[in-house]
Amino acid sequence: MLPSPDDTIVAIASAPGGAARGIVRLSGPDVRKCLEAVFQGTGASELSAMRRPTALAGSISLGRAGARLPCDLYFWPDGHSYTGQPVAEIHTLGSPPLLQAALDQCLRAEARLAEPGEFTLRAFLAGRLDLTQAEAVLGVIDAANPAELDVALNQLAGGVGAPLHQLRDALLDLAAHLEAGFDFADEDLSFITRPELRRQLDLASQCLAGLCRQMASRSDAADLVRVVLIGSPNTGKSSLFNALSGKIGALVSDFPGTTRDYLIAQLNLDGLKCLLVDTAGLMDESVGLAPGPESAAQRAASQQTALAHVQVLCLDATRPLNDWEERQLRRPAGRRVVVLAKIDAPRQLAPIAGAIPTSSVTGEGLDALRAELGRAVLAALHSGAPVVAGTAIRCRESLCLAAEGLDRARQLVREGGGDELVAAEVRIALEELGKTVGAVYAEDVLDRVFSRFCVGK
Ligand SMILES: Nc1nc2c(ncn2[C@@H]2O[C@H](COP(=O)(O)OP(=O)(O)O)[C@@H](O)[C@H]2O)c(=O)[nH]1
Ligand SMILES: [Mg+2]
Repeated sequence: MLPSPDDTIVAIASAPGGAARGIVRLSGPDVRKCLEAVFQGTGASELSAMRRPTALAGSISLGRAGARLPCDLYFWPDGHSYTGQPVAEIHTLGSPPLLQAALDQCLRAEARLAEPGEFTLRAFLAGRLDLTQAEAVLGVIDAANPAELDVALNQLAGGVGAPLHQLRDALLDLAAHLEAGFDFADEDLSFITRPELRRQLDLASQCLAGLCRQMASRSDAADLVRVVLIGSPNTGKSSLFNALSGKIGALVSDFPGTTRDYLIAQLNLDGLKCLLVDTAGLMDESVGLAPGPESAAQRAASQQTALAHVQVLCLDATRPLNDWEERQLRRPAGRRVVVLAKIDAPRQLAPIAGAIPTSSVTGEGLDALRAELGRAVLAALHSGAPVVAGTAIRCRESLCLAAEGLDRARQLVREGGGDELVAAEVRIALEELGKTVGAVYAEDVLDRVFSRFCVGK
């Protein structure tokens, strides 16, 4: 059961721990009553007289005889607020025990403790935010780096919601046109011509395909950026994998072709998480290994290379380049980092512009490589579609079902099916699109979305 929006709720809205400022937030019909019980303004202004959003200096009682905490009060009495209800924020010293005491005072008045995400849930229920925007609020809170923050802010501004709403509006019009004709079926009256119906369905279908692609690409990125070590065998990839991941997972040996499968480790590049993948190495004919288990390892290596968001091309500084490596270097760089490995050993290879010299033995160049990988991973994240991961995962299925509905509608139109059948398919697409923005929702979906929030948001 969703919590009732008619209760007045309160929570500490600032981050846990000590800080210069702390915030206690209230929302609900009895905010004014609650404030009258706990807040005293320094000036003469009466809370009861306030009709418009107001900031007031004053103090809040702490329960103990006479103890009062100075604070600033921000009061939205008229519902022109985040939640669409009367809202107040008490800004004061960010000391956890003081904030707790202020919270307790409000609880003693008319308020109850807010549940996780309940302020944002109210904003959603009041129509202030759609579901993609509510998820964007969580994306902003959880953003671990500037790229994620950009994605979340864009979505909060309607980045993905707007096209979904537009598509829904267009399909609602279409359904209305089709359904208007039902009452006049005897007279064979139609409110939309078949060519126009076909045109509009094609347009909607194209738009939906674009949105599906966006969600799909973003959910790949949500599965962490994959950084894949590629290169000829024996160039030092597994040693680099071990040195970067701090693991002794990959077998290192003098014999080319030791790594048969692929290995994965999670890397943390200054807070930026990614997956590092070690492969068998892409073999050149010039290396001349007999076919056999190598070919399975080779298939795994090509597969991983294809899945890579970032490639790390590993070159051996102790020998000249082979043909395959020459060819690789001539190819457009894309999202590729070039490493000159084994730089501690006698060198046979001239410096290569942009390549990072490293040694897995002495550790030389590993920090520079980590920094470069961080930049490449961030760039890979930036290239994701403007959707936060939670939204992409939640909406993928609905968008697919909507697309299938539209496909069936188009098929019906091609085959000369009746308006009733076409309208039924358009309605299915509408229902699914409604789920993505939250115009149609089930409580368990809202529960899942909002329970991931912290209390106070
Ligand atoms: N001197 C030196 N030898 C290295 C370095 N990295 C790897 N090697 C050696 O090069 C050989 C191949 O290394 P490995 O990591 O298995 O290469 P892979 O086949 O590309 O995975 C092994 O004998 C390693 O000891 C390095 O930084 N310096
Ligand atoms: Mg290896």
